Amino acid sequence: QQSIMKFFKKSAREENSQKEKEGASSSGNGAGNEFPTLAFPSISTADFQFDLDKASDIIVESAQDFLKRVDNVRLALVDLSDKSRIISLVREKVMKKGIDSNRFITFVGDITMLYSKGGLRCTAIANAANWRLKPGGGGVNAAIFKEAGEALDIATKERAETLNPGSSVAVPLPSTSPLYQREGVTHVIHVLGPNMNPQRPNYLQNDYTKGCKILRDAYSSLFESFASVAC
Ligand code: AR6
Repeated sequence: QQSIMKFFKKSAREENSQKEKEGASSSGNGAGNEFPTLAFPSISTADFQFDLDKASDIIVESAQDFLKRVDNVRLALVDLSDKSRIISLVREKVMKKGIDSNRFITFVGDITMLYSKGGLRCTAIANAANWRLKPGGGGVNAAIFKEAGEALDIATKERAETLNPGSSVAVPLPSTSPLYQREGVTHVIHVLGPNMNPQRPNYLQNDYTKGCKILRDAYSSLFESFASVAC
């Protein structure tokens, strides 16, 4: 618990120094921190066991394509630990490609407490969901449904019964939800990635041709859903 708090503090410091940089920069637009932000976890790379190197390529390429097309929004890849391998891989690749750091950031913290513990304001957060859109299970799905309260389950059921791999659904959070009140999050966007875990339904049997296509579709659907609620 203590070490998680340390990460939050570090992340908050990074965010503050980012704010300072934006304020000081004459060439930047200085508005980066006010862009509507989507915080998203790395889809499919934990319980669904998708290869991290391939996933990091897909995250960076999908984000770059999206940011070229849509102005005045920011994407934030989030993970729980500063030892996160997916965060390091993505950071490296983002730097190599020269993606604007006002528009794509990586952030260490719990996606359900980004503002209250990390000072990062996000309009929407993404959930690595299951096909039944059921609360619980593990990972980020369990955390988001728990923090958002029953309101999210009800609002989700009004929008969709199930989700196909590679697709997403944006759910407006009722203003009674703690995620809305405490964190300022207005939408949860459920997204279903490819499953490479033999213990879960619809296992792709190591077929990365299919898997990569589904993961690309998942990110482009997620980012489009975000644009549709943020722009
Ligand atoms: N905050 C930020 N990142 C998190 C959090 C959190 N609270 N919890 C986990 N992560 P996973 P998947 C990161 O397993 O691989 C569920 O049970 C985690 O470190 O949640 O797409 C669903 O119901 C990893 O980087 O999602 C599905 O059945 C990332 O979130 C299945 O697991 C995704 O990990 C989906 O598996």
